[in-house]
Amino acid sequence: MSAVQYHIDLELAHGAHNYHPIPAVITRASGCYMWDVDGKQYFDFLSGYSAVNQGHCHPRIIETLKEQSTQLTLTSRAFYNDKLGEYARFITGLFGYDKLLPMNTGAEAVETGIKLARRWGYAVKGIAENQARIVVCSDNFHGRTSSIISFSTDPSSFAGFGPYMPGFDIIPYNDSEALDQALANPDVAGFLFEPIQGEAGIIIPDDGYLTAVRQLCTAHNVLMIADEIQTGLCRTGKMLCCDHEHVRPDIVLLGKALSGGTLPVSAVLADDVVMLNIHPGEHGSTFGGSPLACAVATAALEVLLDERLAENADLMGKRLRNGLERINSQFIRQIRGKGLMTAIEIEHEDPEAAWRLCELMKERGLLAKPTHGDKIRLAPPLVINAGQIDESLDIIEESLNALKNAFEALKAPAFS
Ligand code: IF1
Repeated sequence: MSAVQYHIDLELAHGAHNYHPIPAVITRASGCYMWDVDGKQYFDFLSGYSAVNQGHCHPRIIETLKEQSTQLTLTSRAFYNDKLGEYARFITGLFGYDKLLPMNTGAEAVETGIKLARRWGYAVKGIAENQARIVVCSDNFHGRTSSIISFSTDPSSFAGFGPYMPGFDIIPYNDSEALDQALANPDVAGFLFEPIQGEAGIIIPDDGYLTAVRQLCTAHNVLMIADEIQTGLCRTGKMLCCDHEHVRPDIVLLGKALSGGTLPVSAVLADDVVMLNIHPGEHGSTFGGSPLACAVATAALEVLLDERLAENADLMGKRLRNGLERINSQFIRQIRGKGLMTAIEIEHEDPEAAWRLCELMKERGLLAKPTHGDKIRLAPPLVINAGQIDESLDIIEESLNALKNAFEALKAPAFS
């Protein structure tokens, strides 16, 4: 039995079947590259769903992880530690907010944002108890907790997990009119949205939408809650995706690359008028704000800044999309993206065409995975350089040609 099959079989036998991975068994990674158990090298074009923006195992982040882990990993928040205050000062200064509430996973940051908005709704806006509403968008993805899937419109996220958390109104994404109408309800405390919808397939709103969201939230006295867990931290070519329109959300949610892909670290940023409505003992988590998380997150943010990864994401993303346009493949219906958050939509009557293309790219040394059937996210670490983009484009082009040959062979008469 091959080493690949050995590991896949073990995971199937003893692990929950809550994913359907591309059949690659990775044992090592560095920068833009991953290696499988047979020593084959791949470009990583998924980046841990944008958690390794700084590149896999970034030396500076790993060094910090190692050093802190031998000194102090966890105090819990029952006591103070010498890392949280400095980290909170650094990250609030960097993003321009009064306060940080540290959590672990992205979903926990989203849940915290919802609780902060509801609490602000009661304490500041004067919404009647238990009447606060949060407006969200169709095709959203904000995580997998029971509350979050309660406002999902994707059956694969919510079906069979009821009963659902009440208090959410769903409107179309990228629709300012619908948003204006929904926010007119005086019971609305917050609008939770992704500046670009990731899981939906890199759905980019019209220019001006983020500005309209900011204006409408201000006009209706509703908190603008930007989920930048996937779009943030330089992925779209700016530190935050909202920076593209120079809008400042009331609550910013961060995760994923906040630790450079080493451990779950998330953050909720807001001003005192929002943050200080939660009092001691009313919210928290065991690992939230741990010295290890604070040290690693500080290093992860410094790498983004010192290596100017937002600028590189902007340049390399444009190089990637220009290269994809030049390939001009019959199988690519649409190319869209901002920074290094790019997706291609695959056009073919075979519903498995996108998956097939990912298998062909895997054979040629590039790993990516379809989302929602016909879309393939192409999101390498932000440290990728021009030569690596060009090499990746060659792999993508060769794979598209191989897909063409494979489908033509299927159509050729048996005996030509
Ligand atoms: C999976 C993709 C999905 C997120 C946004 C919050 C969270 C996520 C905008 C929750 C997490 C991950 C979860 C993972 C696959 C991946 C993902 F869009 F990135 F591809 F699912 F949509 N907000 N996204 O994207 O953060 O709790 O996971 O730390 O669940 O399959 P988390």
